[in-house]
Amino acid sequence: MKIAIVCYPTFGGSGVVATELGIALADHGHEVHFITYKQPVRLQLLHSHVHYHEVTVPNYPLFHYQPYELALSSKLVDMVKLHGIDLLHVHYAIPHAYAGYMAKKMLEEEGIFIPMVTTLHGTDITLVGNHPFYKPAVTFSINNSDVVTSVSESLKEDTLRLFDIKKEIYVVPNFIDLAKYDNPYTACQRDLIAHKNEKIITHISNLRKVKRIDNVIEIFSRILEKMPARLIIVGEGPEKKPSKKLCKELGVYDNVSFVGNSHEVDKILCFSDLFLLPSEHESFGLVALEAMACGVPVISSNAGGLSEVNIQGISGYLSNIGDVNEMAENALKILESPEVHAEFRKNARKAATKFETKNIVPLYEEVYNKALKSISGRI
Ligand code: GMT
Repeated sequence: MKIAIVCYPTFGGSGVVATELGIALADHGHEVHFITYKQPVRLQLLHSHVHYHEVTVPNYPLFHYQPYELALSSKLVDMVKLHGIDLLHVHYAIPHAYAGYMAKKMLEEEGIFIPMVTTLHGTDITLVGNHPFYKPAVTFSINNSDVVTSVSESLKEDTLRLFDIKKEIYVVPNFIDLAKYDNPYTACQRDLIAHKNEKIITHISNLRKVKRIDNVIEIFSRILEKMPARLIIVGEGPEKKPSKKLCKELGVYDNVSFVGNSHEVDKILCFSDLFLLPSEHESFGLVALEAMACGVPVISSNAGGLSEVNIQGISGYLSNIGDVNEMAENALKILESPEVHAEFRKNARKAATKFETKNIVPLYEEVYNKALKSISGRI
C-alpha cells in the first residue's frame, strides 16, 4: 500500500507515534510518504520505502496568518497524483483532517478517490479542538473521515462526549519498539548526570501547564527530604521559567537539571529510577510507556488514558490530579526499598509489552483495509 502520513514534526507524542508508525509500516513493505512542514524529529530517511515531502508556505506580507492548510492540501493533491498514493493517514484533527478532507474533494473532481483515516491524539480534542472557534471544523473533519481512530478508550469517550460524532471511533493504542529500549541498566552512564548515591527522577514533556510541572517539583522536593536525588526535566515550553522559579523557592534548584529537548530520551530513561507524570489531561501518555519500556516505574495522575497504560501497584502508582502528598508517598514506597524498586522495574517493562509495535501496527493495517473498502464502490 502507498500511504501518506500527515503529522506534526515536533517532539510531541502525536508526531512521534506517526513517525514510528510510518517506519514500522515501511518495514512491513508499505511505501510511506511523510507530508509535513519539517522533517519529523524521529525520522531517519535511511529506508528505501520512506519518503519525506516538505510543505512550504510562501510568506506573503498581505496575510496576517500564513495559510498552512491551503499549502498542505495542495501538496497532498500533488503527491497523491505524483506517487499514486492509496490512502491518507492524518494524525491530529487540527488542521490535518480539515486539509485532508479538502485534498480528497479536490482529487474527487479529477476522478481520484482516496480514503482518509484520522487519528485523534488528545489535545486536538480535549484542549484545542473543543474551543468554540474550532469545534465546528473539528466535528466536520471527524465526521467526514473514512475511518477515525483514537489512541485510548478514554479519548474515545471524551470525543463522543464533547463533539456530535456520527462515525464509529476505533481505539488503536500507541505502541513502542521494545528492542529500541533494550539498554541493560548497568551499562547506563548515570554518573554523567548524577552523583553515585543520588536517585534519578525524570520528567519529560513539552512543559505546558497541562503537565503540572509544579507538581513534579513538589513531589521531587518531598523525595529529596528523605534521600539524595536529582530531578531531570527534559523538554522545552512555557512552564520552564516558572518551574525554575519554583525550584528556587523550594530550595531544590541545585538538585534539578533542565536539559531541554533531547533526541536521547531512551538514554536518559535508561539511567532513571522513577518517572513522574502528574498531568491534568493525558489521552494516553506515550512518554510513560517509553519509561516503562526502559523498566522505569511511573508515578502519574489518573487523568484520561493514563490508567490504560500505567497499572496501579504494578508498573507504578496513579493518584487523583494534584494529590502530590500521595504521589510523593508512593514514590518513596518504591524508591526506599531496593527489592520493591526491582519488582516495579521488572513489572513496568512487562506491562509495556502489551503495546509492542508488532501487536499494534497490524491494527492500523486493518483500519486501512476498512478505509479502502469504504470507498471501493466509488473507485
Ligand atoms: O502531550 C502533549 O502535550 C503532546 C500531545 C501531542 O499532540 O503530541 O500528546 C498527545 O498525544 C500523545 C500521542 O498520542 C499522547 O500520548 C498524549 O497523552 C497526548 N497529550 C494529551 O492528551 C495532553
